[in-house]
Amino acid sequence: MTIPFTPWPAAFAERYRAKGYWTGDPLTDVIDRHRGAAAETTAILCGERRFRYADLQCLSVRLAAAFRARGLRPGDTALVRLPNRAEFYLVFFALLRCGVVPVNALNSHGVYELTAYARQIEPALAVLSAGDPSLAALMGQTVGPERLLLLGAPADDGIGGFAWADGGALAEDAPGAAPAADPSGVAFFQLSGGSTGTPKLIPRTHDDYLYSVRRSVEICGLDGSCRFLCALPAPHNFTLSSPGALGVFHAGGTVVMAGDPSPATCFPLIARHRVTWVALVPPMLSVWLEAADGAEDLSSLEVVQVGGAKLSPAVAERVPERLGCRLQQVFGMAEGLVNYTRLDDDPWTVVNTQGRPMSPDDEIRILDAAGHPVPPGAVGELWTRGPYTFRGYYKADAHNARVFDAEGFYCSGDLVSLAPGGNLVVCGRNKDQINRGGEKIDAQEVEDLLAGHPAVGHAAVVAIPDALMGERSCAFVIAPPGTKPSELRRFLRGQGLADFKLPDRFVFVRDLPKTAVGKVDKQTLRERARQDNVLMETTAS
Ligand code: OOB
Repeated sequence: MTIPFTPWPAAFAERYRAKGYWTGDPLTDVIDRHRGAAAETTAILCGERRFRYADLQCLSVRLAAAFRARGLRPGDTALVRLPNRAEFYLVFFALLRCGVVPVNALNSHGVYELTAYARQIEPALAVLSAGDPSLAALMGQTVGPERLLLLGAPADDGIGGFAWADGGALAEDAPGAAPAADPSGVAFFQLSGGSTGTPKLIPRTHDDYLYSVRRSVEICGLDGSCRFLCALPAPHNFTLSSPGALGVFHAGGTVVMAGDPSPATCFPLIARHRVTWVALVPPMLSVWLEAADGAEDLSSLEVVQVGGAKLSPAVAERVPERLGCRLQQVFGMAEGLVNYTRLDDDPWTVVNTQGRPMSPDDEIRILDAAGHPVPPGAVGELWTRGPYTFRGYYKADAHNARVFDAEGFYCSGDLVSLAPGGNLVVCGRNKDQINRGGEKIDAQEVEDLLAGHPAVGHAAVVAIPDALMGERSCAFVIAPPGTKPSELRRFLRGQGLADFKLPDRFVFVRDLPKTAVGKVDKQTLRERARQDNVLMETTAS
């Protein structure tokens, strides 16, 4: 069995192979390529534990055998949610080895998101930590205890921390050798930020993803001396592959796991392990800039990458002086395209632009509303296709028809302009989404859930500007007098929605402004929210 996905047309696939982008190697190659003495070097530092490349290889092979012994087969899917621990990579590589295709959910996700993913992939396996708050809800709904692997406290032998929920042993006696993965097939699903009400899944193939990793390593000039701090959630495309942990593995460097991105957690790790690289979202960079007062030794830092949301030039400018290292801006998306400022770009470009595509075969078009190219320097919508940009969301034909054009260009929904020199500047967004410090909130998803509350007549969620987070969310709600924001938040939480998606502010209204065609006029609401920004939220009156 294989996972269905929208393939690249044959002529493109041929070209990407001929140019050496798609090599036909499985994604596990990023660890398996380290042989002999190279396999003895440290791949991961996690708390007091050290994993060499040899350990990563051997433990993921053993875990894959345990999966196969439980009857898991190529083309099966898995729902995975693990904290920032070495075991995340052990499970990831183990699943890749047996052709089981995972969705790696984020720790910030709630039962709502997890069940939405499960509904789409119908997982044959779930891997969660023993203390996962969604455990009870997921157990009955998704998989039985015989297909639920739980991660407990770290164990010395690496995989001893795992146990099947039915109490069965982690047997590794699968018959025969693991079948080789098809590198042109789906390796795993990335998660889309979404703007249509249902969380969408992005099939990523071994070929396309491995290329994005290798090319990122080249652009960032990583080698075995790199010590990368994994501070943002490990499954996110930024921390996984831009160049992220997979890039560091490919280069033979070391990934240092951080439980969270706060200075209190990260600064001591940087000092202790002489960390050289880190990837951050803009609000966390601001917190780091404030906290860097010389008390901790951050002198090993060479590059701080910032992406996920727009970085303000004023904040960008402070990086070299406050953190004593260089800045790299990264404008990427789980769907594919990743733009980097180059390490040798001039200071103005690094501070003011969001980089340029990493591949010579990334094709981008900046189009106006009528679909015509805008003049150089003007703002338009970003469309793209290329050797690591997907060709369709999983099982979402109607949506795919809207966001892809006839030539296979994907509309990212970002408004960008081209700066002199060819770098992109992100100027805004044309998608119904709030970017809350890098965490994406699908407005319609929250509106649909709010509409399920008996008191809510109608709800519209928009972004409000915020000095630290860039944006926060504001819900305009038609509801009877006396309705309280706390009641609506409790209701959303009760649906299992991720905490970061709970509206930061509620504004109760009698009516919502409409456009000429009768849709809610979000532009007007955004302006209103901006003007009212100083007002506190109130109970409906
Ligand atoms: C990254 O991936 P996603 O899938 O969480 O979000 C993608 C969206 C982009 O379409 C854009 O709207 C926004 O996030 N974004 C940025 C940005 N980086 C991402 N907006 C402004 N400036 C930036 N530097 O966020 C992601 C994936 C790989 C690498 C880095 C970020």
